[in-house]
Amino acid sequence: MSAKTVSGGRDVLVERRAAAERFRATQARRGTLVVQLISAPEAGKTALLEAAARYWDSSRRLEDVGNLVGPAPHDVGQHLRAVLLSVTEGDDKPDKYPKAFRSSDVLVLTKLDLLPHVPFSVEAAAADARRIRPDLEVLSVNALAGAGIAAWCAYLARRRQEILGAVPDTSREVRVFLRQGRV
Ligand SMILES: Nc1nc2c(ncn2[C@@H]2O[C@H](COP(=O)(O)OP(=O)(O)OP(=O)(O)O)[C@@H](O)[C@H]2O)c(=O)[nH]1
Ligand SMILES: [Mg+2]
Repeated sequence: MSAKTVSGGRDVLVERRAAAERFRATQARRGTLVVQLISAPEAGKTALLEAAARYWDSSRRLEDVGNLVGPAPHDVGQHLRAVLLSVTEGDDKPDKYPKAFRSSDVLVLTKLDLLPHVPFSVEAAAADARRIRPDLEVLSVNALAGAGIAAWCAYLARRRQEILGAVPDTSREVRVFLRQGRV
């Protein structure tokens, strides 16, 4: 009798990567920009989604943007990755978790309304994050009041055009894929 070793772990990874590629390609064909939001728990991912949905609704521009809310920076078939950092978490996070910042396209600083109450330097956090990834875009929002949401939505619209090119005019809905999870 001979023994055969099968590496199951690698097969699962290969299959997961293929599934992510299929998802990315399918969504691109239908004009959907898939955005993955990563953050520590409670950083404001859901509030950001809700504020963007409110903004698009009130401005009557229905955009077709898919969002994946995931716990860690692995490939889930996204076109774009955003890392959220709440000002209540401290401005030392880029140095502590460089992988999250290196692998993200945009940093969204959240809960800006709380800035007067916490020791957090927007400049220091942005500078540290850009040392890790020089082309990182940095935005800041107060999702509860809607501050900075127009800029976030404009950023998404611009990147959608850059990444997907001209998309069919039929895509007029906000599509939200929610995959909840914790770091
Ligand atoms: N002051 C303030 N609070 C906010 C803001 N955005 C979110 N919050 C509050 O922060 C808490 C967490 O917000 P969520 O949007 O649920 O955060 P989340 O990242 O989706 O949380 P999990 O999915 O549980 O990881 C809630 O109590 C929100 O009301 C903001 O801009 N300012
Ligand atoms: Mg949430």
